[in-house]
Amino acid sequence: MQNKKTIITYGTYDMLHKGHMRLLERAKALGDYLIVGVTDENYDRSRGKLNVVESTKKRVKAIEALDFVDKVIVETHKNQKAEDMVKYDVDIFAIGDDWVGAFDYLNKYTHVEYLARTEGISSTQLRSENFDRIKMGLVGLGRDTQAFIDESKFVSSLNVNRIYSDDFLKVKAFTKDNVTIKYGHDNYDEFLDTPIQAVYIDTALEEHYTFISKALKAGKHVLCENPIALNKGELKELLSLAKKENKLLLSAVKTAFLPAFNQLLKELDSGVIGEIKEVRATRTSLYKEKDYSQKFIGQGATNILSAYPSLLMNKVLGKSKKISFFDQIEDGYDINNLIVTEHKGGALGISNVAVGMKSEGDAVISGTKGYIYIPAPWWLTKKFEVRFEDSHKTLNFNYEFEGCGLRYMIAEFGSLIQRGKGKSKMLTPSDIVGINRVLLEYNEKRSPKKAKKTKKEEK
Ligand code: C2G
Repeated sequence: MQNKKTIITYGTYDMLHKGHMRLLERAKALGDYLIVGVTDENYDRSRGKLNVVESTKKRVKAIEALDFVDKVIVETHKNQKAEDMVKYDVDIFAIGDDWVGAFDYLNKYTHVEYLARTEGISSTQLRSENFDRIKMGLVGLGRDTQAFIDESKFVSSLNVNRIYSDDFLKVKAFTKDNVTIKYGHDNYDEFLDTPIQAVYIDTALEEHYTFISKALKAGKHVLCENPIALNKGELKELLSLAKKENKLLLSAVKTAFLPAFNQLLKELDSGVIGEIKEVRATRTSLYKEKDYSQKFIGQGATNILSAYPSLLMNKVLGKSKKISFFDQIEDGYDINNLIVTEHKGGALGISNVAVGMKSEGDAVISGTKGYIYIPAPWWLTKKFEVRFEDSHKTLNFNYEFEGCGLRYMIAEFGSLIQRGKGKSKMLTPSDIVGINRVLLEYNEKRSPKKAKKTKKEEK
């Protein structure tokens, strides 16, 4: 009896089209049993595919529905192809000839066959035909503005071409001969009156609330540096306003959108380190190197940085119940704060944030079977290790990380707007409340009068 020939092929298959279908049909014709590996969204984003519009689930379903496909698997990491060749005893690996040479290394496991790609059709083309680019404006002109502009060029769902800042001369100088940011405004109402659909706000922290509120009321989607508000009443108000106006309001905590960070959460969900008992994370910054306004620096370490460790605590341990602060004050503001949070089942979160001093910015998630170590800077997650008492069992996870990490967040923001989604699974409105709980409670503790007044105003 002749052995059955197993063929394998991989792809994203976003907006499944005839180019994909022809490739799959020809792959199947090479043998008897066709396995299709559909790339997981985190893996796609880590290999630079930022603009995929369909979820992994949707793409898997579309491939499963093809009657000539015998098995569908999900591709989650770079080395998986070689592992799959062995695991499924693959005879032929087939892939489009846009990849010629790239997979020759797999010839030692199987036979690699490059098939001619279908000309004149692609997911990129379909996306641009089906979705309009979102027009976006920037609010605030600071040191990170250029980084945002540069990173947004990798995101095909939006176009940034307008800026607002109250500093007329700075705006003029910035837009002069600027091929990307062609339009400058020093009047916010006029800026909001233009055809932009979305804004990115990066100004002094105490200005966020007003800028966000006006933008939402003017019908714009908002991406704003965290904290989006400095007291509980205002945060609640902004989130309700976004809901009422049917607009997206997202905190620009870039860690939440990184492929490696999301993969880490998936690994934890699988129970690999058992029951999680403690999370420790440190985030420090030598803010003096940055060209922020005095006003911004004035807000202290907890306001500027605590959302990062809080993101990790909240994603891993859930909502914090009891919060204790051990702070170090200089010139009226906290330059260093050790924050201990208590979570469900008594699990502990230990966050350390500081400005003007530098410390090891790593994170450790400890469980009953082992722990996960994320090396510094953990908030720009590139790799992590799952470690056990037996050090031979250590598992390493490495992800590509492009640019300064902003592009993953910008891509999610654009994609959500294009698809008409009111919230991101990576950072939900309740996550936004969770990551701000620590700093809002700290502000309340430091200026009880103001917090009380806000509560009254709320009623
Ligand atoms: N394809 C094709 N003709 C097109 C477009 C795509 O033959 N007009 C083929 C590609 O060559 C690939 C498959 O369809 O073999 C899936 O394409 P994509 O969804 O673009 O996936 P890709 O990024 O090529 O992923 O691990 C993933 C693989 O490396 C390939």
